[in-house]
Amino acid sequence: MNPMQTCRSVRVLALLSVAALVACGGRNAAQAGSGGSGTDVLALMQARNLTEADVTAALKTYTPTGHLDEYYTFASGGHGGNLIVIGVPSMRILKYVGVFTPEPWQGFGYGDESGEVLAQGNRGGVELTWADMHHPALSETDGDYDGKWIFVNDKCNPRVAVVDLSDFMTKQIVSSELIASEHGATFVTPNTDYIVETSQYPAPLGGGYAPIEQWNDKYRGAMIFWHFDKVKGRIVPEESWAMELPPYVQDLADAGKKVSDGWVFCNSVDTERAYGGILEGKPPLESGATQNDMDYLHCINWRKAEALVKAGKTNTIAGMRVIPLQTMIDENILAFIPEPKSPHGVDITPDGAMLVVGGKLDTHTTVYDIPKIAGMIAAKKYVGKDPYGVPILDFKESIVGQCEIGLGPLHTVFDDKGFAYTSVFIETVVAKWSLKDLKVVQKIDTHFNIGHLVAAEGDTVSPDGKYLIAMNKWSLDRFSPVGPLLPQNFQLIDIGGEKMELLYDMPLPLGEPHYAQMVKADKIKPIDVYKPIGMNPYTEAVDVNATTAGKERIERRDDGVHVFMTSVRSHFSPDIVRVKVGDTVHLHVTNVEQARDATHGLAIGGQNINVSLEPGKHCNIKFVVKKEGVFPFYCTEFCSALHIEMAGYLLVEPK
Ligand code: CUK
Ligand code: CUA
Repeated sequence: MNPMQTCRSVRVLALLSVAALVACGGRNAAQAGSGGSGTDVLALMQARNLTEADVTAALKTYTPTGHLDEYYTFASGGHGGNLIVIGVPSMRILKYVGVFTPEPWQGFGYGDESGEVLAQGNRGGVELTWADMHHPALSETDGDYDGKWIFVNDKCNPRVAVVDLSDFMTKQIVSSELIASEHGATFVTPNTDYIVETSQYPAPLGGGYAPIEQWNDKYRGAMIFWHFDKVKGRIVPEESWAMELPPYVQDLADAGKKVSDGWVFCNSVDTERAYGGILEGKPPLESGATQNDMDYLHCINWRKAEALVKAGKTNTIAGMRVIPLQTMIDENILAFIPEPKSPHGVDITPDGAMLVVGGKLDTHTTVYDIPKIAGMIAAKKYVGKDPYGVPILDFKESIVGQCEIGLGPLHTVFDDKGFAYTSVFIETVVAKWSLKDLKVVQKIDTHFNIGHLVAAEGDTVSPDGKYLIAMNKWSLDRFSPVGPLLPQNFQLIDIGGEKMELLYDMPLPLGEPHYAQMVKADKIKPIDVYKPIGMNPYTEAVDVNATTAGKERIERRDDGVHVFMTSVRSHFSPDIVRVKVGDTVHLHVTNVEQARDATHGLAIGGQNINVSLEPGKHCNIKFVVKKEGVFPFYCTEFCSALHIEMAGYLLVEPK
């Protein structure tokens, strides 16, 4: 077989390898116009101005119809207050899960019980309809994703939500008035006993006012341990607790695993305790907060803290049991270690033995030795105290070393081969470095200003390697211009080989996602339909008001008009509902379908009612009719040929 024939057969074999094509060089190019199926690729490459690397990337990401993705990525929706579900490697968006923000397609927040879930997130009597979502965390068993729930936070109005991955619905929102903002959330302990939420900007604990000049005495930080009940799938606020922290600006946190199980680590910035005051003759917060060369890494023994809570050594603030700072010190639960100026990410290695801190104004990542730290804390080998009496460990004694990484390291994730990947913001690269010798092996440009990065199972005890997504803040020229507000740019990077390779740019136009979780697809096992018919997703049981075909009815009761309705292709029954002005209408709707994807939607004009009725689902809608009129209702999902005919009337008669 001559080289030319070899070349041709490679092409004919479904273009197995573009590398092989290109290796054949000019001969292929010369044949490009000469006909034959194999030559089309080269012609296409030329016509679209694609390089060999481009085509390789396409082959690694293109997912033909009917093929499923290998991973799910759950990205925070940033300002959108929702969770974005993305398939990897295709980077196809699969779903937006409404969490803190009403979401019309899912009918989330438009009349049924979902409104009660959203209302759980209101604070201080204020209705909140957005959030600044930063850090999703998948539930874990033994430090590995178990694919059952995902927890998300709101930085602006400190809240934590539980999203159930059996139906990808938000089931609970909790919030404590103990703190006024947060950031180090959500991070789970290795068996999802607790979901950690740490305050960011100090304020008086439990709310209320104190002059900002009394910052040092009256303002505080806190870390909340929300207890999660894995049988019920809900956070139990009564079994949750917190600890008081000094008024430093606590930043990100991470829970220990394996050898460091039982510990949680948290960064802080502004150990100077500056609070701004530009018009009052003080330096702006950002310059006041960057005077010290070092800030404090908080090392917290949460297991010991949990025992103290059980022993009742707490105060109650805003309904939350709180371990006082002095008790934390007396019981040797909290210790500090200096960390490079204005740190950001704090990420524990898969074996649980090391901790990587990125200093935003530093050129290193700093690697701490956790077993050594735990030993020094147990032996009280302290070298000083902060102004509140918190003991401090020696920096040099606590670290393994530092990696010369470039300007502005933020976050670090890991692979299965002993490498760490750090986002370097100012240099706008991903740096791959070895945990063995703390040496950089490769940098890859990102476009542009990378924030977090996420790797396949990259913060579990057993990362997969394979894929990494750079979550970039700026996209500049990467996409067709859409006015001054540009999308974010998610860049998929292949980390399976020796060298990182950029595969795909994906615009994200719905808020600024911060962190994400990437999990093997076979760990996620959602239901196809709600079963048995009449399931209420919020109680996870057949609803007492569920209706079956033939049992539809309208009943006038003391508390209003109850309509027991079914939906099926292509009608609602009843389809005429007669009420009077001032009536409270209770619509109990069961979608009696069991065919996959046979979803109906029920929208009622003039009432702001819009629900999604997936097969088998039951929902209870409640509203008051305020004025007389004729209000058509109809199905909002193109469910069948007679979908337009799937309609009815709400007739509101005068009193
Ligand atoms: S933070 Cu956004 S880039 Cu909230 Cu995790 Cu670092
Ligand atoms: Cu049901 Cu359209």
